[in-house]
Amino acid sequence: MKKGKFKYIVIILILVIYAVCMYLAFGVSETREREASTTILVGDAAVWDYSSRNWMNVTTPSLLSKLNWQSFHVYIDHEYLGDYLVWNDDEWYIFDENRQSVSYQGELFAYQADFDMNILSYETTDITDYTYARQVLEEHGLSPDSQYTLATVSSLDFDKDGVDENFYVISNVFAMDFFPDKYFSFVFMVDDDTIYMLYEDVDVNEGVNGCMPNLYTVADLDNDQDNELILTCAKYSNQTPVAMLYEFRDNAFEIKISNQ
Ligand SMILES: [Ca+2]
Ligand SMILES: [Ca+2]
Repeated sequence: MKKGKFKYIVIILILVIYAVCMYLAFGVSETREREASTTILVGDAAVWDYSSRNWMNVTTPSLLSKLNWQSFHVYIDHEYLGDYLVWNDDEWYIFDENRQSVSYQGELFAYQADFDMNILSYETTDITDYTYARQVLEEHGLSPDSQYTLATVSSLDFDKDGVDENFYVISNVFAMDFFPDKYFSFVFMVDDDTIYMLYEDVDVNEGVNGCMPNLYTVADLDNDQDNELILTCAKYSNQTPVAMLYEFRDNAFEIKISNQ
């Protein structure tokens, strides 16, 4: 083989190896990112679309009606109900493959995606140990002996380390048989004796102002292997509840998207 020809073959080989390495380093991860797209229904509060690493509210009637008769994986109260066709008329109705209406009771969460979403199952019970609730109230200048209209805790392994974190939801909004000067609503996670706040709202109580928070769904919604969390907050009037999607980054919760 001539020396010149050999040199060309070596150069071509190096280019091919370089191209393969670049594809493995960037092409594959880009493909993976592009694949993570999903549309989720948060009850009747929000429709969120995720693609190209961006969350978007779907609100226009023309975009919403495009979802009609599409198949979604449907969960009620964090439990898988089945795959159903959905149809929207201010609220979501679900149908089987024969377009027969299927009734449901509870909180609807539904998604379609190009990946399998892991929705965490968990139970919510009334708080029996008020240590952290009292601590949060005191830190916000409220009486630690305040009465509540809601005081629940949900245990689930949010950070996937094999140990459950506790998510507390406490509130005194919409009190009927007592009238606090200030209303409060807090949602916080306790992990290893540390409190991480998600939602805090304190203001002068006018009877039915404020909103009642609710831990709605915990799942890896964007397929990046970390869990996200959806909170809703219901107003007293029949306005659309606030819906917020949180991720946990650098030891703090931050809102990625909200419907308001
Ligand atoms: Ca954990
Ligand atoms: Ca995630």
